[in-house]
Amino acid sequence: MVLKLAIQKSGRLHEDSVKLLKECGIEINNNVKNQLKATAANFPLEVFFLRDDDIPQYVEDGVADIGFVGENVVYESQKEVKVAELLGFGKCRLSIATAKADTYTGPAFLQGKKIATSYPVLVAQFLKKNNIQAEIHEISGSVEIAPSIGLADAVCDLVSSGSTLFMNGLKETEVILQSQSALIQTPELSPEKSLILQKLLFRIQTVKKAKG
Ligand code: PRT
Ligand code: ZN
Repeated sequence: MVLKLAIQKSGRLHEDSVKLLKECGIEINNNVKNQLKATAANFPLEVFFLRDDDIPQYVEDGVADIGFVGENVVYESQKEVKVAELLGFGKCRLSIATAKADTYTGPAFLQGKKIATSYPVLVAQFLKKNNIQAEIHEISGSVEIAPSIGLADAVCDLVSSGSTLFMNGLKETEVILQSQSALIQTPELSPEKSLILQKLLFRIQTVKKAKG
């Protein structure tokens, strides 16, 4: 019996995901480029390498039992998965940003405006909560350029250092979600697999405590 874990194949979370497993004493043989699957040598774990956006679906379906993925991706996906543990890496925030020259006094600024984002679900939730009617323009990348080319009045995107916003003449005006990578689990896990997960969670918690 092995627990099936989905992690990002390449990108910002890949290295930290592999590093966390290593710190948990789990060695995976992933030195073959373009490999989609690896088995741990010393722990009952099989690792799938996927695009981060696909991880919640795979975990909901039980194709993978657990996954390491950003909370932003989990909540935007609206999949039926449980966040079992926060992992402490991939920290960022999902924020509204407007042109530097705009005076942002609060969510009311967005009334009747057009917001470009790759996170339409989370933006819609934020607008609804604040009773604001605004148009959401979904784009998959280069969101920050939208205001300067006249595509939108504001954007909602992930921010870490803030330099991307700055370079595009924007300023962060409202944080709508604080995010970091999380361990998610499928709704139905067999007792045998639950036991393996408990062991893994124990090791992750030990690593986290050691880091303080
Ligand atoms: O190929 P795949 O679909 O798997 O990867 P991806 O390109 O969709 O995602 P990737 O690797 O860029 O990001 C994976 C996860 O990292 C995200 O879902 C977040 O949970 C987390 N993360 C943490 C970030 C950032 N920080 C981040 N800064 N993801 C993206 N960014 C981008 C942001 O979109 C913006 O373009 O970095 C830019 C802003 O950075 P600053 O430092 O200039 O503010
Ligand atoms: Zn992605």
